[in-house]
Amino acid sequence: MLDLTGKKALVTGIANNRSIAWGIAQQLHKAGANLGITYLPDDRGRMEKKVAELVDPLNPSLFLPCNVQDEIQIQSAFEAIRSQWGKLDILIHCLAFANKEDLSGGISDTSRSGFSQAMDISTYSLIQLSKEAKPLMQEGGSIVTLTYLGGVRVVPNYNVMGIAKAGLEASVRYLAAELGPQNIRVNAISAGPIRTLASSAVGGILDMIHHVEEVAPLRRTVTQMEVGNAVAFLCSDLASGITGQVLYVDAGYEIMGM
Ligand code: NAD
Ligand code: 0WE
Repeated sequence: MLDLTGKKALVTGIANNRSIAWGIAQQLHKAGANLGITYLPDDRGRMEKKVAELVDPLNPSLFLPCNVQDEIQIQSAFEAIRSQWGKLDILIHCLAFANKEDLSGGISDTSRSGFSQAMDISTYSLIQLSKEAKPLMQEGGSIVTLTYLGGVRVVPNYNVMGIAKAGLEASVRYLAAELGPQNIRVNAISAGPIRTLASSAVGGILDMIHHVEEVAPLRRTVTQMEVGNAVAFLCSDLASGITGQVLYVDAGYEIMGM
């Protein structure tokens, strides 16, 4: 049975009730996990308040600011996990960012700084968080990140994010090889397009969703909850033999050639 009772799970990437990470947090909670939630702080404290209210029903035992571009915030977050939990079983990496101007036009127009920022936030952060998680996962563990088909195929306008996701999927394989001997499994879920804060800011996302509804074998898109279920599975003992993989939760879209 899918049972995460007694497991300590850190979930990154909740911004609002549409976030994929929110679907994941709810399913991990349902499976019995004890949650730690991180949020991206802003200077007015609005995000902190908003996310705190949202996650309150899930009774998180840790609620921490964590901008992955700020080494000090990462250090204090993991120090809090070490002192209050003494271990970590599950790490959910569910964040990405690229400059809006780099998500349209030609990839050859991508600036060095835009490339670095997308890579730093969307790709390097998995490596960085995994490095901190490693010493806390002495009993083994499960790390799951979120990726998208645009890391493997050309999706118009996904641009620099596609390159970042390709790097993210390669990072999953290298981390899985390194951490496997410690029984830490590292996998990615490749989700189909879902309307969230990040995707809604993208021009043409509704057309893409309609295309998926016509072409995908299931003739629909997927929900945050369906992604959350697959994450819960990957974090459970049911998936004890699975590491280094990219699992598509996309209503079957990825298999289609036409
Ligand atoms: P979202 O906007 O709800 O989540 C993105 C999160 O990234 C936000 O919570 C934001 O606070 C966080 N973030 C951005 N910069 C950060 C930083 N410097 N430090 C810490 N956190 C930061 O959107 P979402 O669609 O739920 O995205 C979550 C993940 O799912 C991303 O990795 C995205 O690439 C992936 N994904 C999304 C879709 C989709 O269609 N929505 C499909 C496949 C994969
Ligand atoms: O990974 C993502 C979202 C990535 C994303 C989106 C934004 C929009 C707002 C990263 N950074 C930003 N920065 C912003 O300023 N997805 C898989 C959703 C998504 O984004 C696309 C897509 C799809 C699908 C961008 C272009 C084309 C398709």
